[in-house]
Amino acid sequence: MTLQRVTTIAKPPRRPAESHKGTFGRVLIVAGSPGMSGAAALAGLGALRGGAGLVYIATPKSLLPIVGAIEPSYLTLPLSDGDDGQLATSALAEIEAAMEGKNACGIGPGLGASPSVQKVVTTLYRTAKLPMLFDADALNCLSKEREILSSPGGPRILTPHPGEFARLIDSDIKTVQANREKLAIEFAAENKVVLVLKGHATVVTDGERVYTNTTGNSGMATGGTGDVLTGLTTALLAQQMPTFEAAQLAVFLHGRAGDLAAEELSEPGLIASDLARFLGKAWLSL
Ligand code: NPW
Ligand code: AMP
Ligand code: MG
Repeated sequence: MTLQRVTTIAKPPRRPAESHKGTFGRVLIVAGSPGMSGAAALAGLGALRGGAGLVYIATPKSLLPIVGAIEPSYLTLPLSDGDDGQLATSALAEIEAAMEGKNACGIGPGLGASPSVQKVVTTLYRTAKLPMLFDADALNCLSKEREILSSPGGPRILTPHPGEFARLIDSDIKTVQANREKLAIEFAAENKVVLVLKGHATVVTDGERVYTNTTGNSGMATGGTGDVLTGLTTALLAQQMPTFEAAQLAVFLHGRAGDLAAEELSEPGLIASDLARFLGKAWLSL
């Protein structure tokens, strides 16, 4: 099969005048654990600024007051948690119920890696029909059960940074960085997913097409920026964009927001929530 190099950015979702919040998709974010409530909040901000009509954040119930207080536009769903504050196994049924009526789900930022989180994530990977994005700790769960990566399922996007990708393919960061495009394409083709290998010049591929991103800067090398990308990409999925196009546009916009933020704030002065704030200007620049 010949590889197609994509250089044009996917068309953003239409915003018809005759519309309401239901038109632009309901996003479900499953994220957060004690010490990482910010990851859930940042993913939610990315989803809201990605144009989603409604953003639901499902997080362990002890974190709900913290997460909910960060942005009043969130809808919040409490999930059962265990003694460690991470998701309990019973959260699986709650998430499955929450998926009803949603258009896409992003899971993983700050979720932790307890055995119950592992059970929840791997079951959803195998059984969910909704378009899904797996990031951060959800990827670490998948790394422990690599045999399920190629199982049939709904549309999926995986967004590892080089450390997470090395775990996913049982390799090391040096090897990943020396063979970014090749390894990303092979993984996507083998597992029939869209793979977003993050970092400078993020690679987006479905195994047949590949896009290398041109936006972004080292100011984005700061905690939480990947969590914003999770929300943004899930919002585009919820607005009916196909997986490859949603991932490509999200990566481009996320980097553009980083570039616009750095112009005003400097690279060292950039923090993850600035990316969400500058997404408005990034949309305007398309
Ligand atoms: P090193 O050693 O630094 O050089 P982890 P995490 C490597 C949550 N967060 N190029 C890195 O390399 C996340 O959502 C919560 C090369 C190291 O080896 C997760 O759930 C926040 N190497 C959880 O924290 C804000 C790279 O990967 C390894 C690389 C852990 O996520 C922060 C680190 O990866 C965070 O988002 C690159 N471009 N990027 C919050 N406010 O709640 C990474 N590496 O161990 O998976 O740690 O990414 O911090
Ligand atoms: P994460 O490590 O999951 O928080 O994701 C970090 C995000 O910031 C990803 O979208 C990366 O592509 C982006 N990023 C990190 N470092 C750089 C860099 N030096 N240049 C461009 N983008 C970067
Ligand atoms: Mg991350």
